[in-house]
Amino acid sequence: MRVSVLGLGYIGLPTAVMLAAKGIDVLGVDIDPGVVKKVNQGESHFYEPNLSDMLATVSSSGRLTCTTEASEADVFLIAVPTPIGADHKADLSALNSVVDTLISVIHPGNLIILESTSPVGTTEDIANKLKSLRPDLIFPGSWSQKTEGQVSVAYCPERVLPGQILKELEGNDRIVGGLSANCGIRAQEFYSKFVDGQCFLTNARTAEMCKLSENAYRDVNIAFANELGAIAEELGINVWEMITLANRHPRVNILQPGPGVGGHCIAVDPWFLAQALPDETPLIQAARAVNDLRPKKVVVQVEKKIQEGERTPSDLSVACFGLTFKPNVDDLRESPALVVAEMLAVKGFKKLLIVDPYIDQLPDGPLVGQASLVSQDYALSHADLYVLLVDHTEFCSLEPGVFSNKLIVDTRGIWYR
Ligand code: SAJ
Repeated sequence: MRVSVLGLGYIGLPTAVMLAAKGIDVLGVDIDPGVVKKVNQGESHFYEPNLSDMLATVSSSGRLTCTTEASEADVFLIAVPTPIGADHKADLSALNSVVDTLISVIHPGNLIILESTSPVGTTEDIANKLKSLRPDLIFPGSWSQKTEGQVSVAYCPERVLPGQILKELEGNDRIVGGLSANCGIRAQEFYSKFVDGQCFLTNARTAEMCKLSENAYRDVNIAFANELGAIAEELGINVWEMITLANRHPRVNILQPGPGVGGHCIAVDPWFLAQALPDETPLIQAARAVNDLRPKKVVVQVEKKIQEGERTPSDLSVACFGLTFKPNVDDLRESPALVVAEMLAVKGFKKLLIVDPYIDQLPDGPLVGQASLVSQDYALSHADLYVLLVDHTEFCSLEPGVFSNKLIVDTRGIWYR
């Protein structure tokens, strides 16, 4: 069996590597020649625990090869980005381009699986497009029509957590949504080759909504935690202690407040539901608004702290601890920590220092020329105000002495517990 993984990003590359490690011949396809070159040299273009070692092994075994052009395979697994535009609408341009490249390479017997998070109905749309452009092939009917085809199409959303991707690719349960039942069964058989978790069969639309609901659920619950954080701050209560205590209730599990919700999934996917049905999604939209407002509120917290300390910005050196969207990853996409740091960059501080053990240069934008990327030791000894934005492991075990005579804003509660 030859599997072609289309899109070698945060999901596609680890999936391709894992399939190859299981002895499957994998052809990776990506439009970025730089990514293809790097992966063919056995190197990853981003950090994920254990990925580099596994990639080097499968690359030298010849099981994983990469190109910029799609070619024939038995299974096509699509894992390209599906972001939102400025209008919060799904941007399916990368997905549409990939589907275009499949038109000339698919043949009877193929199984096409979409893993990218997508609005409900996308899998059907893909099948309809391929069907219209390849009238020589028989495509499956819908779940209710029971028509089987020569080409199977299914939706199986990725569910892995950055930082634990390789472990979760094998261990997590999967939802397998077939366009028809037979498509689903074929996809289920495919996943059972490498997934230890259970693979649950349903139709493609249910699987699409399931994925969106998982991430919207988390977003709504983080928004609730952030709202509790705001209430607790006004009332002079340590929100992290309060949540720890509330979570001792057998049916309560409140998430953690923070500087906002980042990454390419939780801050994005709820919009796929909200855009489709704006009138039915007031809660989902409110959660997005609460979480999106968090970076501004953190900046207000910083300003308050400076006033309380009777200091002025121009006589203060400020250090931001963490820039990535969550702990122990090198990913800056949609990072609320980055938004906070960029807002602080225009406040006229004597110095703005940035510490992040996972990045080696400041990203393009307002920080360049306004801030310096420094070591943790340098920041601890040169800054007057510490702003903790990301709970990287490296920041969790500082000696209490380092905080004396310093102003502190801790958005993750790791220094206050
Ligand atoms: N966050 C909080 N408080 C919390 C938990 C998270 O503020 O209690 C913040 C994080 O700091 C980060 C953001 O939320 O900025 C998102 O981080 P995350 O760890 O919750 O999720 P992601 O985006 O890394 O991965 C999510 C996962 N989805 C769910 O947990 C429902 C993962 O399983 C999905 O595969 C992934 O989205 C995806 O690709 O869709």
